[in-house]
Amino acid sequence: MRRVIYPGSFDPITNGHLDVINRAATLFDEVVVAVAFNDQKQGLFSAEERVSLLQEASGTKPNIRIARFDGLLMDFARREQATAVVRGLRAVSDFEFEFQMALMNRKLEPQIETIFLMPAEKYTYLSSRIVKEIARLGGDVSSFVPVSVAKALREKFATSNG
Ligand code: COD
Repeated sequence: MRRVIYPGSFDPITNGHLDVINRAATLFDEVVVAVAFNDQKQGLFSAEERVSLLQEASGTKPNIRIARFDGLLMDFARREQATAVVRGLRAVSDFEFEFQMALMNRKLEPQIETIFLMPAEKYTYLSSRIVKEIARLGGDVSSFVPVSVAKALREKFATSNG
């Protein structure tokens, strides 16, 4: 069984993340989408909300599983007996952070490779951060995120705007 971990904040999931998940699912027997849960980093959505939005967006494909993890990614990947970690590369600007993380993770666990997948070009400008900003300012994000996420963003900002 070749299992790959796709770790991230997913705060919230976008169509770019989904593109990477679907590409990974054609290459591996199982994709574990792993939501990093870190008390120190305050996200817009709680870990539980991010997991449930991911579950709704990824549907019921048998080889995609949503999980959450705390602590070191490589400890989680080892516990899951993963073959590899997958990350998405959108532009050169992603490279430096991803390169550093991949090499540090290799030091921590030499058996688990990091591989990179490029999304379709139409998603290369998408990020969770920019989607949240557009939604916060009342813009339409429906072509950037799954329907359930667009709804959750509307509700979140309706609440926070009083
Ligand atoms: N198209 C394609 N890929 C995309 C897109 C898009 N539009 N948007 C984002 N991505 C990719 C990102 O490049 C990334 O590869 C992945 O999707 C997830 O992105 P994010 O932004 O949701 O998640 P990150 O980058 O914040 O996740 C960082 C981790 C939580 C994975 C990292 O901090 C971590 O491993 N933390 C655990 C602690 C640990 O082990 N630290 C040591 C690391 S060396």
